[in-house]
Amino acid sequence: MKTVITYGTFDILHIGHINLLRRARALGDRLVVGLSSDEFNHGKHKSSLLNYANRKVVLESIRWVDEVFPEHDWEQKIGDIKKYGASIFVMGHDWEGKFDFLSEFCRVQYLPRTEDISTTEIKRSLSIVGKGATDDRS
Ligand code: C2G
Repeated sequence: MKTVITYGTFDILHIGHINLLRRARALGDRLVVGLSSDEFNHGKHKSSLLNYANRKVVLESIRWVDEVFPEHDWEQKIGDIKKYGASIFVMGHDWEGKFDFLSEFCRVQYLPRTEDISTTEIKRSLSIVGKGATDDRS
């Protein structure tokens, strides 16, 4: 059983997240995901639209994801890798080099990000739409 591990906020899920999760899962037999807690996001200077509980249910509903656990801090990855017996750590290449220290414990694999999509862009588009939107709940 080859376990792959990855981490993220996964707020407002989009194709970039799905591509990452699908490709990470394809590297092994199961994928476990460290989902950033709301408090940890605050520390990353990221405010997620959906809270941890919502983001967890969404992530657990994805066929590529086998288990979701909370990411509380930057220091927990080594313990998580040992706890889950992960043999591959995966992140998008925007993190290239940042987690090379984990190669002492497992393979570190950075995958190309999906271009032209991000949660930040989606939020920005929604805020623009929000300003001009009419209430069409009639
Ligand atoms: N991602 C991607 N393509 C995008 C957007 C995101 O491949 N267009 C990847 C990121 O590279 C990351 C994962 O999807 O590997 C999750 O992205 P975020 O939710 O933005 O997570 P992040 O804030 O990068 O948190 O300890 C690590 C951190 O928790 C990572």
